[in-house]
Amino acid sequence: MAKRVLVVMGSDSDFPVMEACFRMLQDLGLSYEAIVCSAHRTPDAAAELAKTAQDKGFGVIIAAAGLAAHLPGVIAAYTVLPVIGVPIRGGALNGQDALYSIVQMPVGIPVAAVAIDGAANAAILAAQILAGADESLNERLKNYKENLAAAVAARNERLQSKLSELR
Ligand code: RP5
Repeated sequence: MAKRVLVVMGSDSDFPVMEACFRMLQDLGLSYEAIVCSAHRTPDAAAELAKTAQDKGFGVIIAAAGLAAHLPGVIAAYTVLPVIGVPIRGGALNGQDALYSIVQMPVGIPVAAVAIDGAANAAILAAQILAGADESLNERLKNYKENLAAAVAARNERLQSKLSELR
């Protein structure tokens, strides 16, 4: 049984993007908890969440935030669990501020980052981190990739038939 995933969001306004993360975690059969907690508005709570996550049985943390997105980095400062940051699009800089805030961590405190609004990939990466200790999750991930490959094959067939109509 894989360890649980802790999903932290800077605001509930991040939910429309993060819904894809929750769906993917569920599709991959992972159990998770989610909470709104802000590095800026509730810094003590963010630190406490990070400090206690490992003892609560979480194996990886996904942290999503927009604007000056310090949440993933602050959480990573207080735990040795792997932290995956999701930069959320929004504001005057359209998520580039969040992306740079999450990616540009100093040596010693890494945060893995997915694309702007890359919520589903955060879930897949979390699953891949946990799969090393869970053979059944490993198999589910392999099936997921096989399905991706099958979808590409189907797309190619569609392209070939459109091309043959043109000729
Ligand atoms: C960030 O600021 C949140 O993660 C959210 O993406 C953004 C705006 O938050 P709200 O003002 O909608 O609460 O901290």
